[in-house]
Amino acid sequence: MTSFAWALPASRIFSPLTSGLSQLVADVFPVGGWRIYTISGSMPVFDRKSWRLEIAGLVRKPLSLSYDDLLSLPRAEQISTFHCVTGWTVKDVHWAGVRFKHLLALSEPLPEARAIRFVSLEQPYTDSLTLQQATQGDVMLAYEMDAKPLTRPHGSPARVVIPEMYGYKGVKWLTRMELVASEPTGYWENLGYDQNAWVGRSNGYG
Ligand SMILES: Nc1nc2c(c(=O)[nH]1)N[C@H]1C(S)=C(S)[C@@H](COP(=O)(O)O)O[C@H]1N2
Ligand SMILES: [Mo]
Repeated sequence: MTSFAWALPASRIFSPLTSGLSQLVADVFPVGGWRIYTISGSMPVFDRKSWRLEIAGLVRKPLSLSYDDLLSLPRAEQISTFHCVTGWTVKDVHWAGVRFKHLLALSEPLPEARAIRFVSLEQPYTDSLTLQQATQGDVMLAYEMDAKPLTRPHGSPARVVIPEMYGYKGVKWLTRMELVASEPTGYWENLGYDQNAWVGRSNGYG
């Protein structure tokens, strides 16, 4: 925690009515090392009743999972370090969520499926991972951070976590996964960042 954290709880900083100001405050007083990022300047609102995670595209069984469906899947936990490509790092983040192999098993990808396109409720943020990357041991769809349900600034109710890649691969406010034959470029890749965002080995640092 930073010394400012006690004075500026996230719930007050990130009032829905002040997201522009919130971004400013978050940049000046980062909480616990995090910078809160949005591309649109606003944060989607998670509604527990209406939120769905769609799994679509090259699958035998297209799915629409509710939040409760997601929580009922086998739970995985991990502690991993988070790296943003701009240089900040948060050590030892405790994540809980679901491994992609379990989500994929439910939807039964077709043989030609090679990658997953992740779509945020925050448009037009998308990114993708190959199936091979998404099913690595420390990759998950996280719904808890540091033993609490994911907060709105951090992407409630679920975000992609892949510790060995830079943070831009970790789509927040996830609402849709599309199985595709080849990996589409995402929001930051379209602006020149590497598709394979390995920490220390991409975006010119390799
Ligand atoms: N929807 C959405 N997801 C996003 C982003 C974003 O702007 N919008 N920024 C990405 C980047 S570059 C980083 S480093 C992390 C930051 O996570 P945080 O906002 O929880 O600190 O979210 C990633 N996921
Ligand atoms: Mo980032």
